[in-house]
Amino acid sequence: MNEKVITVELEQAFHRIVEASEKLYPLFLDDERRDFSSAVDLLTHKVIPLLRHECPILVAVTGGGSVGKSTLFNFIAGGKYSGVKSRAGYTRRTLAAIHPSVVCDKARMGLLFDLFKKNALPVPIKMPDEMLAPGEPLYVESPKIPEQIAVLDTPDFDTGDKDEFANRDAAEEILASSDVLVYLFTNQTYNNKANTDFVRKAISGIGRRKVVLVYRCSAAYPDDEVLEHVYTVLRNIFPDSTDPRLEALGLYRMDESDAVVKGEADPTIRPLGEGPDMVGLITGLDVVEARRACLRSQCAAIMAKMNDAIEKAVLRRWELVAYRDSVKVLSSHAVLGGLKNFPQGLVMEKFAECWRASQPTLVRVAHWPGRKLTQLVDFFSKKREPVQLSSSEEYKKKFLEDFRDSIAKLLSKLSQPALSVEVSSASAETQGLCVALQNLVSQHVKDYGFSSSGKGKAECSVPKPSLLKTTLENEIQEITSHNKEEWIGRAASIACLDTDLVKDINDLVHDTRNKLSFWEKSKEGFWATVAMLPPIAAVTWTFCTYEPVVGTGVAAHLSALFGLGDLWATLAIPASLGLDVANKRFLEDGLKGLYEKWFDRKREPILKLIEENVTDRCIRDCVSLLETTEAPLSRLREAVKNIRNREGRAE
Ligand SMILES: Nc1nc2c(ncn2[C@@H]2O[C@H](COP(=O)(O)OP(=O)(O)OP(=O)(O)O)[C@@H](O)[C@H]2O)c(=O)[nH]1
Ligand SMILES: [Mg+2]
Repeated sequence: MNEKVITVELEQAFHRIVEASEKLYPLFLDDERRDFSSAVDLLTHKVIPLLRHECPILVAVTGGGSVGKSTLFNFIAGGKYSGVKSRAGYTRRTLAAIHPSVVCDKARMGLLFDLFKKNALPVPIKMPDEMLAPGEPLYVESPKIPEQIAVLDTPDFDTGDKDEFANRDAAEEILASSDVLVYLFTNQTYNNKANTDFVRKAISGIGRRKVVLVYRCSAAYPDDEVLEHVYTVLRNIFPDSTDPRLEALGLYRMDESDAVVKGEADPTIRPLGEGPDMVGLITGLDVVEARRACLRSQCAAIMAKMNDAIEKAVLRRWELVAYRDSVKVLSSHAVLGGLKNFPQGLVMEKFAECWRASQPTLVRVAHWPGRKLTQLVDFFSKKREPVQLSSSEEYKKKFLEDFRDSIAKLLSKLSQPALSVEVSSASAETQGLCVALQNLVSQHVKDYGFSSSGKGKAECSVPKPSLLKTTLENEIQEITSHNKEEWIGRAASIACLDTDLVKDINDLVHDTRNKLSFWEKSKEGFWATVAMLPPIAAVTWTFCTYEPVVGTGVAAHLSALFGLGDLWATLAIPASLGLDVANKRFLEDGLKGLYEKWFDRKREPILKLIEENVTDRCIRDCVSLLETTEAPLSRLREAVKNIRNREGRAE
């Protein structure tokens, strides 16, 4: 394949990385995002443009405040271009010394200024004092600088008070784009840990840069003492190197001089040991090799950062999945908390009434001589309209009590630092939650817990996702203080009996009657007993498998509540009814469908109310983050894999 095609494909893969990465930013905490975006910036502003175009390499003079950076820069560039003052922190922007032929070339200048990542137009410096104002980089034409090199005067990285560094951000940004650093330090700063830490990160942050060390010190210091100090710096900025002396391109000393301060002389810079003079070293750099080495190591570092970002994004998405699904399970539990009593007496009474209304006239009259005339009239006139049920105040009161209690428990759970949830591992919907939690626990992410509690159930502990912690805390606070009575009242109306259920009761009566054998038909009077069932029957909820509770009961199967697997409601039929085994079975079979229909009909709208008024607000951000980052994450994975495969083939 020819080189052009390879370059285009590589460029496309890099563009895909940039595009996908930017969409993943919301998954990272501030520090992580800064770190990740600096890699993306480098890719955008340096690696991609330099795949096709040539541009001078950047040699940046760096160091603490007032160490003499601008003095050294002016010396290399051959003029008094940059402002020099005794006041530390004077230089607040970048000044680039560029060969005049580059300055004339619009395309190269555009590319060069794009490397500064400011999207700035190239503007020449007019007065040295312009360096005092923060702002976009400026340039100065310097015939002394070779065409393939741009030398940069940069802001210091250590002036300011406490943790507030005045110019550090500006320094960091420009050093990240540079290829070679000239680090200037003094006797006061050579062993300053904060300074050497900064330089170490600048040199090896994203990709490795070459470095030249210049020690400004008294001319009276002997070379061996000066070298010892320089080695200390080398050891601090290359702590992992077996021989730090080999890491620098060159080591120099710059003598303190009042003549330099007065502007009467150039600084004297001497190599420590054998080697070219400093300006000779810089202007004679093998620029192709320097750029290639820098780009190669920057690409490798960017890819490593992308892998880290993918891992972190996956982890963050697990946190979001775990929280979203746990909240959904809690909503389901809240529904059950509201529906923990079944208006059995009311339904049974209506069932018996419908049953009687559907009896052949003779049987009906024989069994129920006291029936209301209106119903007989209805029957004979074939007007078999479903009987309307009036809501039972007693049941409504009970429901409100249960439901308020259930919502209070839900809110209290949501406001805890970590959600504590029991899920059915058999439930297909919670597979994602279980996998996410197992992964988070195995990666020792703080406060996550997942343990099997037997019988197909698992106990989960799910803290608020780190990304949304503060937003969620405020949101939950708001929900808690929000007026709940209005929608809780609506839930009560839903829970009470309705005309649809009456229709179901009528249908069930007709279905049952059609299936009855002659013997069963003869037991018409049996149904009168069901009206004796207690008005409110407590429901026992069982997940996963139906396990009959002690005594006689009707087990209704309830499906489609998130994360609860097979859900069964067991309602006891009191022994006091005195039913024999056959009749008990008959009652159970007949009523099962009715119970199921009742639960299924109430479950959905009550869940919807809980979601709309409580839980949707807690998971809204989780859901949207999961949606917007899913495709970018797989695109990033794909693009990184593509580049890795290329590297593999190239090796
Ligand atoms: N004695 C002595 N003073 C120097 C030498 N080089 C620079 N200076 C003085 O140190 C002070 C700071 O020099 P600059 O070149 O402005 O230092 P800088 O590192 O650019 O400072 P900032 O831009 O403020 O970070 C000035 O007063 C210089 O004249 C030197 O070799 N010897
Ligand atoms: Mg300066």
